[in-house]
Amino acid sequence: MQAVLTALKKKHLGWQPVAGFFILNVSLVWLKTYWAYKTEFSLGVKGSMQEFLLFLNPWPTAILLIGLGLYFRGKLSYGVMLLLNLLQSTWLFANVLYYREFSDFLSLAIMNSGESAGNNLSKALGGLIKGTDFLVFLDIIVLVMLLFMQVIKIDYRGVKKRVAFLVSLLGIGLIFMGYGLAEKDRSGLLTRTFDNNYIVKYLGLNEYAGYNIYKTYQTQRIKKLATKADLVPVEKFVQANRTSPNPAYFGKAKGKNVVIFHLESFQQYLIDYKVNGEEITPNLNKYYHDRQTIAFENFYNQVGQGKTADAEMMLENGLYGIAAGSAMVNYGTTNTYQAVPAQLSQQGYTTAAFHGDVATFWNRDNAYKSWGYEFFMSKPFYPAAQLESNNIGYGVKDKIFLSQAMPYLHDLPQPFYAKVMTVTHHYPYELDDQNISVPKTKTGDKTVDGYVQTARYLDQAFGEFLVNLEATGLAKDTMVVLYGDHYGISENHPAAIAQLLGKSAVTPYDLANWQKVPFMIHADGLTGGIKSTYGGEIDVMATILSLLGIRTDHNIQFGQDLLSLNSKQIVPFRNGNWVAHDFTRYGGNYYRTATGEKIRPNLTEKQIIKAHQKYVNESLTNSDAVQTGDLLRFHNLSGFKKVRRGDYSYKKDDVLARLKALNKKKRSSINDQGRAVTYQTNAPELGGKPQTIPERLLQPG
Ligand code: GP9
Ligand code: MN
Repeated sequence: MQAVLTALKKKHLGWQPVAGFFILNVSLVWLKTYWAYKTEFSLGVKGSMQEFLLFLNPWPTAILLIGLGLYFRGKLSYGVMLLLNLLQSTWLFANVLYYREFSDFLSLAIMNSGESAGNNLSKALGGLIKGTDFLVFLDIIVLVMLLFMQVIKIDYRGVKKRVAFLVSLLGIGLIFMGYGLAEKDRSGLLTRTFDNNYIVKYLGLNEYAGYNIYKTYQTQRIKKLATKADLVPVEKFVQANRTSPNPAYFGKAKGKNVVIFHLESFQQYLIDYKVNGEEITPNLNKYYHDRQTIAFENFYNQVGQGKTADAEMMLENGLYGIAAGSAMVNYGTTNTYQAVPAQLSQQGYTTAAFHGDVATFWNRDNAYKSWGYEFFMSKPFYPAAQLESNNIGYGVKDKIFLSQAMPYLHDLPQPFYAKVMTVTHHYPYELDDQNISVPKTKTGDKTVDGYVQTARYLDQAFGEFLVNLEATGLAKDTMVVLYGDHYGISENHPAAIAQLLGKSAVTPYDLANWQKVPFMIHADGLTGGIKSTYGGEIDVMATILSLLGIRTDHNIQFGQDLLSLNSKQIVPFRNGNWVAHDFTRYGGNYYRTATGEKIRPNLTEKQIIKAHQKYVNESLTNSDAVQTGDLLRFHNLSGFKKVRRGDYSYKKDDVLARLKALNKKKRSSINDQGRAVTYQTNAPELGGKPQTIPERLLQPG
């Protein structure tokens, strides 16, 4: 370092000092980016070509951007270079933090959702910062100091415009060269958008940013250009892949209430999982094995960046989330949807969503209107939620939440469709001592070890909820659907995952199975059993509508009825990977699904794999076309009235007044039938006493 400084101070360097300053900045940006590639992101680099591209890819944009400083003279030139170093470093810094939790890179759409998701997103990211992350800014501080102390002297001569221009040209040339090489290794990189990891791996973090900005602009444009004709190929695909209902199940839960119970961050491996011989989730295990529960042991989450929002989108619309960002945030406010709540409410159901978080998160307050939810009870509806200490992470603690959601449920005229969203079992899996009832696991990974404790808490909360459903008699008239929305322990913890699974190391095949989440349907009179049918979140809508005796023949949706005897059993993941009943594609490898054996497909297998991949690609592309082109605005669903968002308001006063008016008309709620029973919870925050109805908000009559 000292030697470099002395050399820089001397006039007779091989190049002009301003050029030296330029090269220094470019090299430093390369160094930090490459360091982050190697230590912070898991990009799945394979082979020497990919290694080479990874090594190359921070240079072109750094040369192009920092090279802009060469067009200026004197202080301005140095300032511009430093500023462009700072810009790239800030982008890198933000991505390092974001990736640590979300295993993905930031996108404009996610940042645009800042208004709705930002408060909690920044809170979550705040908890992820390590002191060493700030090292990405160290060089800038040192360079500014050296300039200030005149160790580095400003060179006022600058370089000739011609030289600056050549530098820009070099940057652009290298971008094209990199892109050319990348396309050779992986064709369709930017047209098919496999995965953000791919774009960073091949083209770099800055080019990913540029691509993302361009994409966002393009989606706006696509929507404007879309016409009714765009629906034709989509309809064709949907028709071709329609399943036929299974008479053994079709309509078996007709007319029943529906409770969709959202198990936050809950993975299938927790079911029947024991630590030191003790079950973590005894209530859910019992439910799983109940003879009236249809449970799926090969059911996968299929979310992308939208996480919970994507799960909700799939479950209630049969549409995938989008490749970057959250469809609920990007399109939820403006697009036309023909969602399950809207369909059921038009068939006489009362529809309500319950969540202990603020209504704006994931744009729920707008998207739920587009989906036809009559009621949405968010955080302000639960008196105990107003006390900050009753909240953890994203919202009010589950036991408290459920105990105060139930009185509203008792006020919903039957039949009702209610979505109940838990939230305590969420990263970073922290729980206050008074609620802990099981020791942490001992993998040594901080993110992982608390996971069983919040899972246990969620299990107990579900148990209490169930007791009340039984006590009121609701259990008999209700179909309860349980599902886990996405992984809780991301793939960035392979060592801990291996320990939890009792293996020495995990393979991509193990990680594919790590994406399994519970899906259970319980109803009185249902012939249950654990099904090994392969399916995912996209299939929930078709499956439950079929049980309710509602045909989905004319719906534009991409799921399959998992109870049907001719479902395809191919589960697409958002990045183009998939698991099917016969083969699995994950992390660029192929496996035999039943055994996990890695294969080099022979000719026949290649044909099958090709057909599966075609189905996966077409499912995702067609669903994307619906979302991005807002194509449902052109789709006439027979007997379905277009949802008018203006009909709904989720302000507390409005909701309560409307619910009251509805009760006067219908008189079929549990309260009106005089069946309400006090909710029993052992939540210590509520004194461990039975939770009485907080305020009798609605007086019948
Ligand atoms: C927040 C909750 C969490 O309201 O649904 O969302 P997630 O971070 O899991 O996507
Ligand atoms: Mn979630």
